[in-house]
Amino acid sequence: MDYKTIYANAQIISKNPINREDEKSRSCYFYTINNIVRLIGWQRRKYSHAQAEFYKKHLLHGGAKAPKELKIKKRYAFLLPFDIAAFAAFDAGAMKKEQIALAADHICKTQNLDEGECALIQRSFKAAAGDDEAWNAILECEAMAWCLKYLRYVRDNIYFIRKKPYNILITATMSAGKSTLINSIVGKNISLARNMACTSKMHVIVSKPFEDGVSSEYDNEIHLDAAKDTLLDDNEQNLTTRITVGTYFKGMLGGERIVLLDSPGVNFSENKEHLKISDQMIRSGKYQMLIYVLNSTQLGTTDEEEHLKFVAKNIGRKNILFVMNKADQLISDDEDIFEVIERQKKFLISKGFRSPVVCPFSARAAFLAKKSMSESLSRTEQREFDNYYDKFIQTNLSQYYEKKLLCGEIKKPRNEAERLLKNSGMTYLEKIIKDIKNGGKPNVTALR
Ligand SMILES: Nc1nc2c(ncn2[C@@H]2O[C@H](COP(=O)(O)OP(=O)(O)OP(=O)(O)O)[C@@H](O)[C@H]2O)c(=O)[nH]1
Ligand SMILES: [Mg+2]
Repeated sequence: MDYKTIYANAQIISKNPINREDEKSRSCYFYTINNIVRLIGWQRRKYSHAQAEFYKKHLLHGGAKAPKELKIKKRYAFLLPFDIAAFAAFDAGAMKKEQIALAADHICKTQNLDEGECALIQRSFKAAAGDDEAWNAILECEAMAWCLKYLRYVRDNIYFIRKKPYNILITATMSAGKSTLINSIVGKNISLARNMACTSKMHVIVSKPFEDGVSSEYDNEIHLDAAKDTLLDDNEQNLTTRITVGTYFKGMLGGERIVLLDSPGVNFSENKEHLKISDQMIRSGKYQMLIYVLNSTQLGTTDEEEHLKFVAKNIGRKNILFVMNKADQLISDDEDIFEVIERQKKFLISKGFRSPVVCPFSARAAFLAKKSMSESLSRTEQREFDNYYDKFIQTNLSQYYEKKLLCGEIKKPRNEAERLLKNSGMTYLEKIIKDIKNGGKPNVTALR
């Protein structure tokens, strides 16, 4: 199982009914899993070790020693296979038959299960390894009816990580707003956005199937519940060129199996290392869509021209979207934003893109709009929000998306946040990405 698949795993423990039990029960449940994981020798794996830390923190809030006697209510014994498999990231290839047999045997003996119950444990292990028939049987099984909601989450997770990811490479010259764009798509602050050239690594952001309340990160160390500082800080001990983050994407792309690849901003004179990493990624072809972020405040620079030429030469027949970020900066009394877009389109055509799709957008406005939907904004953020709101009421991008890009209409916004998401281009951008990912809109392909 590759790293992109591992981090697509949502934490199923957050949905486990054991959370409703008292601390002693949760403690017994945790140490029962821990003992079995050790018995089958999985504790040596880096991921299992991180998972043990995560479970401990989640179930015991970090404290509580192992109880003398590990007694769990019988019905929880049937959930153990799923949590044990979660320690192997549901990687069927890594869950060796002998280890599973040993684990199942241990559960049956320690919990005094009868023959039928033991068969159910074995079936649960099979389901945890992704067996369709086992899933059908378990979801029909009366003895498991009490935890059906939880089982559906587990199954969704397993089926989700099996899907082929849709990789979207994001490229731009420096400071165009790639990181802000990623934060706006994800609806969380996971990628460092600032004014100076900063991102020097490839950030790989892997979507999870459902919201589990945590973002995981692999940056030399594994953090399955990475704090904001950890997410935004680059670990100097990471000698590779990659940082991986797993998180649920809030918004219209939620539940889609997507991997966003944030490449370092390209600047030809200053940082050759950035250029090398980005060029390699573009040439590798390991993506299905490329999002090229244009900085509306610096259109047509020499760096831009060079980079566009490089992309045009190497993109082949892949889908490409041009996101004209910081469109808010184009809203003024003496310039018509739609004329600027047309000029930009012609410029792109002159660089070799036959029918470029240009999406005017404001990543910062979209990020604030999404953030305001799940948490309160600081006073400064609220002022920013209001500013963007007014600007995008004045110049509404909907017409452009609906008439020019033929995006189709979208749902009427129900509140200010939804209105800003729509007017800043976010809702349309998400829709376009989703449509292309799911096989629609072939006219978006450049260079045909
Ligand atoms: N006005 C305006 N500013 C924005 C917008 N989006 C991003 N910015 C700002 O532009 C600056 C650069 O944004 P980043 O997201 O860090 O850009 P980046 O492309 O990831 O930069 P590097 O990775 O360093 O190349 C930050 O100060 C952002 O706040 C926008 O829609 N409008
Ligand atoms: Mg960046």
